[in-house]
Amino acid sequence: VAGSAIFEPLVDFKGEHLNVAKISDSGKKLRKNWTSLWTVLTSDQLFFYKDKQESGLKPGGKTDIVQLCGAVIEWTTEKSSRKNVFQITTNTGSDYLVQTDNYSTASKWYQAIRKTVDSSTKD
Ligand code: I3P
Repeated sequence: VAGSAIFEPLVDFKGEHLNVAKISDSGKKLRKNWTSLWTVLTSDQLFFYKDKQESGLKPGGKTDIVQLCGAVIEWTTEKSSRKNVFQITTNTGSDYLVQTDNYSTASKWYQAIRKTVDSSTKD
């Protein structure tokens, strides 16, 4: 794991399937490909696991770890035809679209990630 942060999921954000499309990597545009990923939020990182079985104390090879320090999160209606889509842009220029059909679930994750972005960026 990059960095030395303790992997400690936030209460109520220990894991849920969300639809995720990474649309750019370090500023390079990627072809949009929505995937259902097992999503876990800690106090400064967002983990996208291929599936629930891969989640645990030590994130493995296929896990995408999103550093939330310095990131930007916003709802978007322009980047997808889907509903309840928000975009996370990292400070290294990677972009993720995150979506789920249930508005309250999408909103719950949006609020928690935004709070995490704000608090980890202040440090
Ligand atoms: C894309 C696929 C995506 C869609 C995207 C399409 O086609 O249908 O689901 O995004 O729209 O280009 P393909 O599988 O051939 O790559 P949404 O579901 O988010 O609308 P886009 O090009 O308008 O982003």
